[in-house]
Amino acid sequence: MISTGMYGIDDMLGGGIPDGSRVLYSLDPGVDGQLFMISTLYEALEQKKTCLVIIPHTTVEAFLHEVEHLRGHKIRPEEQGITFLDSSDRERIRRQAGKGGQMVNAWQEQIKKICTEKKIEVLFGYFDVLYEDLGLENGLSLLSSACCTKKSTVIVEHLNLDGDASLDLPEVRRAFDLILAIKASFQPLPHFNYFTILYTSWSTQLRRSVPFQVKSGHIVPYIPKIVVTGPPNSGKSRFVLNATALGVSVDRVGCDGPTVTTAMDFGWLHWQDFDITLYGTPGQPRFDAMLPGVLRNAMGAVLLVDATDREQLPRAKQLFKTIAKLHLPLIVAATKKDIPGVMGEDEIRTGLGIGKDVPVFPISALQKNDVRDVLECLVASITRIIS
Ligand SMILES: Nc1nc2c(ncn2[C@@H]2O[C@H](COP(=O)(O)OP(=O)(O)O)[C@@H](O)[C@H]2O)c(=O)[nH]1
Ligand SMILES: [Mg+2]
Repeated sequence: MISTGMYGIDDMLGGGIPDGSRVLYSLDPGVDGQLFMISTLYEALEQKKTCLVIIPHTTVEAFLHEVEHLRGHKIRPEEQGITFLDSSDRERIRRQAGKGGQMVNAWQEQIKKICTEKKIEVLFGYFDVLYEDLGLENGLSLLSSACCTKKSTVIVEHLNLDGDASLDLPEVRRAFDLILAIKASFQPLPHFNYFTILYTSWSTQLRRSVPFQVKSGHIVPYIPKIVVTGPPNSGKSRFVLNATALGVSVDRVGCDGPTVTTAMDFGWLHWQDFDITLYGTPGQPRFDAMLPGVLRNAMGAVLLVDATDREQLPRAKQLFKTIAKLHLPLIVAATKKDIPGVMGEDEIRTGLGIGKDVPVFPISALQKNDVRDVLECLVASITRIIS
């Protein structure tokens, strides 16, 4: 087993990358994801594995410089059992072999030779230039199978310019044991990066997506937070409980018990590839001091308003203003639509002072389907990709 070198990701993979696996780190354009490959490289070197690093797009010097810049920490190739094939090797191979099949063979021989002589345990390959030079099939087979012994682990990075569908191609699936897609998502604010474990050959776990941050040269995954707020009695506890019950895999169910309304409601669900934590805030104004802390790092918010209770509107408006200041994706859910005589959407909009840009969902917080519609809309607005 080799470690990815990234906090949390080994756990998601069931302990790490099994020896002899072939791994693809697929980066979307514009995503801050070079540290995936580099973290795994540092970890392999740390574990004193012999490594071959194929960087046909750059020179060793430039690569080491870039890596040090990203990670904040040097690699010393002479001390660390690391061999490179870089842009000068690519030039040599191109000169000697010319185009087409001969070039594939020349690469293959070169890699094989190094793998045998140096007993390479982990091969790191940057794919894009090889793809350009050799084509998809040849490039893939070069990096994923042909060259080293069955026991060597192969880690490939590429910049995915062809979109998600290219990762579903049978030849791509066949070539790898783990495909990790690294993406960026945009809502005007906040921008966030996330990775999706698309496929592993060794486990049938749910495909899952996890946002990450880059902190001091390391990838740090984090669980997105959705805050559910609203005045007392607006249905927050019900909403969180029903949302959590919707999750495919439920770890923890609301820990505030059946009646307590002052404690936080807390739910966890697996939803559309994301692991989401729901935080239901206490609604009373005396807890307002908590709210900025709860909203920090939140990915979105749901504001609940009891549609049977006009007197709640000023308080709900206050909460709305607090959230609006943070530019978080926000949805208003007007609860208790199942009770006769509820306020209409216009009255709620006017009472809260909100425009058409904020969706208002009339719901019953007792109905899982209604709760699901709200979450669906919120997750869609959080993860909308600008195309
Ligand atoms: N009929 C109906 N009752 C609701 C709805 N939402 C909440 N309730 C009830 O309203 C009361 C307050 O809900 P609760 O979730 O505890 O509100 P919280 O104080 O915001 O956490 C409870 O008795 C719920 O069963 C709804 O949409 N329809
Ligand atoms: Mg409550």
